[in-house]
Amino acid sequence: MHPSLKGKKALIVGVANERSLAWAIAQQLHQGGAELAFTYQGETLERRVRPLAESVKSTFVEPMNVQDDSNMDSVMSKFRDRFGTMDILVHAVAFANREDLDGRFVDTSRAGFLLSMDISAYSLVALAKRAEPLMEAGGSILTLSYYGAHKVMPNYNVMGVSKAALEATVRYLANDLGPKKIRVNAVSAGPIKTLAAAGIRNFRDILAKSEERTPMKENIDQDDVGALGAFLCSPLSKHITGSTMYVDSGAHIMA
Ligand code: 0WE
Repeated sequence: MHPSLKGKKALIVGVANERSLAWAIAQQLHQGGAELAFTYQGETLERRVRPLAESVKSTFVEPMNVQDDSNMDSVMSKFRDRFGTMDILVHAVAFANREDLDGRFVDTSRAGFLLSMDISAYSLVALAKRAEPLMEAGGSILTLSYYGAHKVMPNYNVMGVSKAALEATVRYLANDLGPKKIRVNAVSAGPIKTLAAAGIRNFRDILAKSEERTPMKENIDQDDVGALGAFLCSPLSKHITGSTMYVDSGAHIMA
């Protein structure tokens, strides 16, 4: 299906479990013949990520905290020792304090704002900087966004601001890394039930409302994100960079 991914070496950051969007992308990269490496955050997630990695014949599974520069340095250096070069980086990480995803955005604390921006937006800069020297033959960097970056969505709050920063980060990175033939893009996905969504109050209502809002009258699933992700990581998209592409059954065109 994606023969052009054969032998490509990919680092996947942000798998939490089998419902993760990062995992959906990883599976389609694997189906296209890519070699995969995974990072996980925390011991609880290690128990979930290891078996998933094994199922796609990956033996590179390392802990990574995107708030820790020296930890990121050492993971990237391990990647170089194991694979030599990198072709693909998938960044699928975001966080805001639970209390900041409820009530009024105006109540966001300085610490909550900075935490969300650090983990959800700056981490892409930190990873891209470290991936650049490994992407000797060019490459593709992919991140995940959400329409709350552009329009106010109830309770998305500080995450909307972080995703706006993330999408702007994609453009500035695309400009810096373009001469090295490293492309940087975002997938903006419609709402999907994942671990990240499990913590959201009334997520079932969000899904139901979203479904009726879309032109296609149906929500998307993980495989839709995997397909667009694999496309953006493959040479099929070789002159697409700096873009945020929607996979949302058309929701973003509606007033
Ligand atoms: O970007 C996201 C969610 C990211 C996220 C989720 C959590 C839940 C648990 C970031 N931080 C946390 N922190 C936690 O403690 N999405 C696109 C999914 C999402 O999140 C929402 C949504 C949708 C959709 C939050 C409010 C309203 C809608």
